[in-house]
Amino acid sequence: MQRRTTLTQYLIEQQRKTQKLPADLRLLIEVVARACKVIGYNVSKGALGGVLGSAGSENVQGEVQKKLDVISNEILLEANEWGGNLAAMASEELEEIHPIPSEYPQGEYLLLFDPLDGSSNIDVNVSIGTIFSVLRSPDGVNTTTQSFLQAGTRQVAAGYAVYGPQTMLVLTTGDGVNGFTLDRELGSWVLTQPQMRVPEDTHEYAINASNARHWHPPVTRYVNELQAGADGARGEDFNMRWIASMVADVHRVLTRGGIFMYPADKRDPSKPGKLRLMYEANPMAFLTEQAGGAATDGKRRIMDIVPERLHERVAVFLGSKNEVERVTRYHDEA
Ligand code: P6P
Repeated sequence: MQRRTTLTQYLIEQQRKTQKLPADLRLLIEVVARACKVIGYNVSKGALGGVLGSAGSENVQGEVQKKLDVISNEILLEANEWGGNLAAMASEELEEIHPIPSEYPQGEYLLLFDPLDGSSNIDVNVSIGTIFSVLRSPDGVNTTTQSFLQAGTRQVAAGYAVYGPQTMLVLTTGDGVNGFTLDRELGSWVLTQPQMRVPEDTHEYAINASNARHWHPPVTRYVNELQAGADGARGEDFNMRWIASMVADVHRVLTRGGIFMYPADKRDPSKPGKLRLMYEANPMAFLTEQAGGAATDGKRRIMDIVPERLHERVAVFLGSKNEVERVTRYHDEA
């Protein structure tokens, strides 16, 4: 019988091998992974669980909250309050940081998450996911919002769960990227894609092309070349995918290469794109770089950006290194 490595076994072996995975961080990852199992279970019930449709409220982003957005947020908050390894949490669904209730001990880590990303796809049964990022709190029991405002290079772990045909957890603790598939019979995350790598070149790009008239010239130049294919400067054909669920689109990029783009555009200079830096772009950038890819905002390495606000947005170009470098160069040349 083939020996299958579970997430628990992988994390214990990582701790032993690298001496860089503290027990508290290992516990935190296990708790988040267990919460993602519960979220995946609720997602998979769909209409049978009465969890589809709108919650009748808006989140801090002004977006209509789906019932599953609220349920997923509660699952992550409740799962992570008691462990004693967190100083505080931050969520896309909460305007302010979420302190650890006084009845529980505090720890040194900060957990940030988008509890259910891609929620516009929930009601149409298209893959969605949970994204999380882990930082250390520099301020211990005096943790404030300011404690969270650290560059992505300060992340000690990041990952996502994708609720699709398979439920998968993709994780980095700074020593490469590993993919785990949920064995529903055993309830275990099983290592199925060890050391995931993003090919440096690709023939596949992901962007919401309906925004083309709003793009800045470097993006228009880059996408036009891809669309010209073999008849144009690139001399080869490209294919396009857009699932409108960052977790699903990025999972494809980490699995077979590609470039994922959500650029800033001319509509609102104060809003550099749609995606959030701290709990979408940074964790995905950490995973992408750990898998040999690149991630910029068109000009800067995403993980070098020092946040000014918890929910600030950032333009995202991530994936196959040679394509990210090309579109970034086009921004420099503009
Ligand atoms: P659009 C989902 O709402 C999300 O935040 C990401 O998961 C996804 O990549 C993007 O927005 C899709 O945006 O404008 O194509 O609907």
